[in-house]
Amino acid sequence: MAETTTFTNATQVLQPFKGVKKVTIEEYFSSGHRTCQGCESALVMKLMVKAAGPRTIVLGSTGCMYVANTTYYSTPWVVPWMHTQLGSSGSAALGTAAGLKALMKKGKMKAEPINVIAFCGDGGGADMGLGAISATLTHKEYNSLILLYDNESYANTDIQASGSTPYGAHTTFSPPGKARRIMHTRWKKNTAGMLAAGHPECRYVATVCASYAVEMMNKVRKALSIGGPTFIHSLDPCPKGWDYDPMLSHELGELAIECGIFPLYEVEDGVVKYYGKTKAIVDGRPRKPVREYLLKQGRFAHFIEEDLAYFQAKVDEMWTWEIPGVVSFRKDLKAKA
Ligand SMILES: Cc1ncc(C[n+]2csc(CCOP(=O)(O)OP(=O)(O)O)c2C)c(N)n1
Ligand code: SF4
Ligand SMILES: [Mg+2]
Repeated sequence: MAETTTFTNATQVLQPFKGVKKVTIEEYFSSGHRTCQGCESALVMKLMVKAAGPRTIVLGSTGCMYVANTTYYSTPWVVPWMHTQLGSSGSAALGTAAGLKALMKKGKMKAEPINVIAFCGDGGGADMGLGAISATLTHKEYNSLILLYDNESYANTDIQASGSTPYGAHTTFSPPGKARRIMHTRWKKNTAGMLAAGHPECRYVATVCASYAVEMMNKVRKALSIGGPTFIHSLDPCPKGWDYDPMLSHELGELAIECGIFPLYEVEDGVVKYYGKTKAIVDGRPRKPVREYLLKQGRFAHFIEEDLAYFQAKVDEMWTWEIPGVVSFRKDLKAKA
């Protein structure tokens, strides 16, 4: 009973890892998968569940992290895992959290903290399942974490453009041609900023990148401990979809942050905290030019100077927002004058 009291509004007490040497060695996502060489999303799964620990249920919507991890009679998941429909990570998280709570309340299950994590890709989460995720983030009485692994395409079905695909990228939906060089003309959706701004009772929204593994695991731990529904958006370099040598995955993750394209932050109870190199940028450190990131990837190989300049200008604009890199609002200074 003491346990129930301690964990009234949190799934587990998970202290942050104080440095890489303090990270636990047990793996709950191990061998048995067949993701591509250099797949950062597979690393995200491994770090996510390592941070969560053994008392965890993982729910996964359709996509690479479902298909490549569930070959018949072979799975890397050491913890209970269940597939859910492509747009259903939000519903699966909420339903499972509510089910566990009801069973514990009725005494049909031992009352103990159990982590509920639902993951989704950018197609499943930022596009198709956005409504269900939004609904889940309003149910503050149920504890769960929704983790969006963003490889910036519908990768599993052969790299179709999603709302999270960067401007100009070559996908199977947007192949550059002679008549038209830039086929994907939409700017990437700001999913984490949108969910943080629109769900005032969701206590925790964060962005992560597996290139910064300890920081990432500690954000997962915080999300699972704080209570209520939480959301984490992870940017995951994908060698197949982004068209680069698999050995560059880690470096590309770092460059996305250093160029200011994907800021690392958390919004806890409405307060924004920047992390690592993003914090340095906010404090005045110059951002690396976006070309250093873009030109390492085949999906941008057709870019000419004009395209690089457009991309750079759009990223520069993110850093003029009222809350830089997080929410795309600016004050109307003319109205003031
Ligand atoms: C309702 C529905 N529509 C289409 C599909 C086909 N489908 C399976 S995986 C997938 C891609 C999902 O993309 P994303 O969520 O970004 O995950 P990724 O494959 O990139 O890991 C699609 C379109 C499906 N399973 N269900
Ligand atoms: S296509 Fe991309 S996300 Fe999918 S398994 Fe390969 S590297 Fe990972
Ligand atoms: Mg995807």
